[in-house]
Amino acid sequence: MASRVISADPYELEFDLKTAALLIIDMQRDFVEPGGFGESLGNDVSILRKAIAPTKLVLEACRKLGVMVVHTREGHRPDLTDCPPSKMARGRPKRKIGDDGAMGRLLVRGAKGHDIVPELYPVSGEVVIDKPGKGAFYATDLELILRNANIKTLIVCGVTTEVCVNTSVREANDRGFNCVVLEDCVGSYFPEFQSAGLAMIKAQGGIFGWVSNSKNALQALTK
Ligand code: TIU
Repeated sequence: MASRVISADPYELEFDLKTAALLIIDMQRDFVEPGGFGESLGNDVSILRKAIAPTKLVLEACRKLGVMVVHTREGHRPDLTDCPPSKMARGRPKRKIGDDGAMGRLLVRGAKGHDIVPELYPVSGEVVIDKPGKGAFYATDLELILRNANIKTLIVCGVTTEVCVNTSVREANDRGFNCVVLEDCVGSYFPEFQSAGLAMIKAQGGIFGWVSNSKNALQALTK
């Protein structure tokens, strides 16, 4: 029997602390701080920062309860051999992946901008997945790690709602994981995509997963 129930749309989701993981997608300086990759694509990054505080509360609760925590980072090897040329050219940016920015080379592993924001910085024992694509399962060992830990449910936070969060949730859903996305813990550069990105997950009876919020997650976790 599941030990926890989270109030969510389109209906409540039962889960167990032992088979749940918190998945925090790409909370990197490159997406949420000025001078990074997100800004190089023409975005105002400040809007994404709203997701940091509620995510921190959920992260702290999961740490206390021993719930598995997985962080992902989008980015590439310094030689860029894992970056498709199509991705590098996309958007015709003034500064592209691998170019120097205010926080080091854009979206390159090892650069300051590629790393996770200090508020949500991983602690020892937490999994960090470096991913070359938008989806967290593409060309990574995330699925292997989740299966080895007998994980069934993913509590999902991170950025951006309609890009890496949505892609990762779709990938997870196809692999049989139940995903609940916390709406105040995910962010988009575009308010209309925030709302559509969440609506399409929970539509049709939860076609890709569930949508809830940090308050409900904290209630379910710490009941
Ligand atoms: N541009 C944008 O909205 N997102 C990304 O490029 N990556 C992630 O969502 N992490």
